[in-house]
Amino acid sequence: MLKRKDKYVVAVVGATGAVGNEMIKVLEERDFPVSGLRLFASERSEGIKLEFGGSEFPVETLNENSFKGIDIALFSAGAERSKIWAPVAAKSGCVVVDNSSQWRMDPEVPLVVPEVNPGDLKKHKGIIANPNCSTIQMVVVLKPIHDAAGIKRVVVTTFQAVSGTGKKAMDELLKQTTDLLNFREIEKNVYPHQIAFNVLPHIDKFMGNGYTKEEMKMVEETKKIMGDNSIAVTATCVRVPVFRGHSESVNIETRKKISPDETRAILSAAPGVVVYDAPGKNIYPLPVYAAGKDESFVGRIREDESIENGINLWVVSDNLKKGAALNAVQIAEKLAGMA
Ligand code: NAP
Ligand code: 3JN
Repeated sequence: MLKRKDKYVVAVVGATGAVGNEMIKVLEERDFPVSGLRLFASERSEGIKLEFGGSEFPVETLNENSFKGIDIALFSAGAERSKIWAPVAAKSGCVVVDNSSQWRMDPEVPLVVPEVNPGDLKKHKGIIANPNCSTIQMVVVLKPIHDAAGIKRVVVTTFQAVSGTGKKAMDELLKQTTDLLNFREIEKNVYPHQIAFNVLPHIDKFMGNGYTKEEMKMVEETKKIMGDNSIAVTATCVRVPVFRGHSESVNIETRKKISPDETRAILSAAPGVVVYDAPGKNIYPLPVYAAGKDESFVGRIREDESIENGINLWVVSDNLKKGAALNAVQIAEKLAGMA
C-alpha cells in the first residue's frame, strides 16, 4: 500500500524512452506532488541528464538497492526489465505501476484504467499493471456502453502510430519518408517492411492461432479490465505511417438495443471521453488533433444495420499519453488519494 504523504519520491524506469519521456512531462503537467525524482535507463544512457520542474536529473542504471526510499516507480523499460526489477522494487516497499505486458494477465496483479475499474487498485500487492495503449482507449468508451446496454461482442481494427514501437520507429518513419521523397534507397531496421507510405497488418509477434500478440493483448486485457469474460472480442492490429495517435474502428454488438443518439448521450457524460461527431461538417476524431490531449475521442457513431443490436464507432487517442504515461500517472494519483 502507498503511505499517504504530502509529496512522493517517484522513479521513472525507462526514462529516456518515448513513454518514459512522456511520463516525466505528464508528472510535471499534472503537478504531481514530487519530493524527489529518480530516473533510470540502460547503461547506454549513463551520464545523460533530463529536465523536470526546471532542474536537471541524472539518468542512473538499476541495481538491487535502487528502489530504497522510492514511493512510486513508473516502469516503461520493456517486459524483460519489468520481470526482473518490478518485484525488486515492490520488495523495497515501493508501489510499481508497470507499463509492460509482463504482469498484465497475472491474477494477483490489478490491470487498471482509472475511468473503468479504479476499485481493482485496492487488491494490489505492490505491482499494478497499465494496459496496452490500444486497449486503454477502447475500454474507456466500451465501459459506459456496457453499463447501459450489455456488450456481447466487439470487433476492432486498429490503425496504430509508430510511436507505439518507441523512439527508433519514429526515427525510421521520418528517415524513410525523407529518403523516398529524395529518391534515395530506404533502410529497414525496426519493421520487416517499409513503413513510410505503407500499412502493415502486423504488430508484435505472430502467435500459433494466426493472431498477433498485440491482437491477443486487446482480447484478453479487455475482458480483465471490464471484469466480464463473456464479452467476445476479436482484433486486427495495423501499423500506419502516423507519428502519434492510435485510431480504432470499433464494432459493438449489445444485448439491449441502443440508438446512435443514446450512445452519443451516454458517451458525452463518460469520464475521459470526448464525443466529436458531426460528419456533415467533416468533424470526426483524427490523430493529428488527439496528439497531446488526454481523452479518447469518439465519432462516426452510427448503427450497424447488418445486425439487430449493433453500433459502429471511430475512436482516437494519444497512445503515448492516455495509452501509456497519463494512465500510469492517473493510477499514481488514485493511489495518492488525489483523484
Ligand atoms: P523506447 O523508446 O525504445 O525506450 C525504451 C526505454 O527502456 C529506454 O529508456 C531504455 O533506455 C530503457 N531500457 C532498455 N534496456 C534497459 C535496461 N536494461 N535497464 C533499464 N532501462 C532499459 O520504448 P518505449 O516506446 O518508451 O517503450 C518502452 C516500454 O514501455 C515497452 O517495451 C513496453 O513494455 C511499454 N510500452 C507500453 C505501451 C502501452 O501500450 N501501455 C506503449 C508503448 C510501450 P536507453 O535509452 O538507455 O536504451
Ligand atoms: O505497438 C504499439 O502501438 C503499442 C506497443 C506496446 C508494446 C511495445 C513493446 C513491448 C508493449 C505493450 O505495451 O504491450 C510491449 C510489451 O510490454 O509487451
